[in-house]
Amino acid sequence: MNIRKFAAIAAIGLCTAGSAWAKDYKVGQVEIDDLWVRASAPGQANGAGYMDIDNDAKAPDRLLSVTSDAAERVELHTVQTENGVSKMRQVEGGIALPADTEVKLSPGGYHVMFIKLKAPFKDGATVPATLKFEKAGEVAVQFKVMPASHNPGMSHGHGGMKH
Ligand SMILES: [Cu+2]
Repeated sequence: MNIRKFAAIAAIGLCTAGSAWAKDYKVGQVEIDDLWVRASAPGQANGAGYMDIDNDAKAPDRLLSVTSDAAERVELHTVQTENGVSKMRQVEGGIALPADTEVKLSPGGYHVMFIKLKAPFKDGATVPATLKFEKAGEVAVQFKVMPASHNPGMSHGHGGMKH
C-alpha cells in the first residue's frame, strides 16, 4: 500500500469516527447533523456552535433562530473581513437555506453564538437547543461539546456527501 492510499484510508477512518457521535435530526424536509460546540476556556463568556443543515425541500427555507437554556441569549452570526480584520456580525432575518442545498455552519463563517454561558462547555458534554425554521418548524437538538483542539477540517471533510 502506498502512502497516499494509506492517507486516504486514514482520512475515511477519521471521517467515520467523527460522525459516529453525530446524531442526525430531521424536521419536515430539513436534516441537521454534525452539531458541535468547542469546549470553553476558563472564564470564556461566549461559545460558538456549528452544524450542517440540509434543506431537501423544493422550496427555500430559513433558520430563523436558535434558543437554549445554556446561555443568556443565542444569536446567529456570520464572519466578515474588513480591512483584514475578521468581525462577527449578527445575521439579520436568519440564515437562508436555498432549496435542495446543504448549508454548513463552520468556523470562519456562519455560527450559532451562545452569549453569556450559564455554565462552561465541558468536553464530552452536550448542549441542548431548539432550532426554529421558517417553514419546517421547530426541532430540539443537542450540540456535542468537542475538545478545544477539534479540527473540523478533518471530521467534516466529506463535503457534500449525503447521509
Ligand atoms: Cu459570533
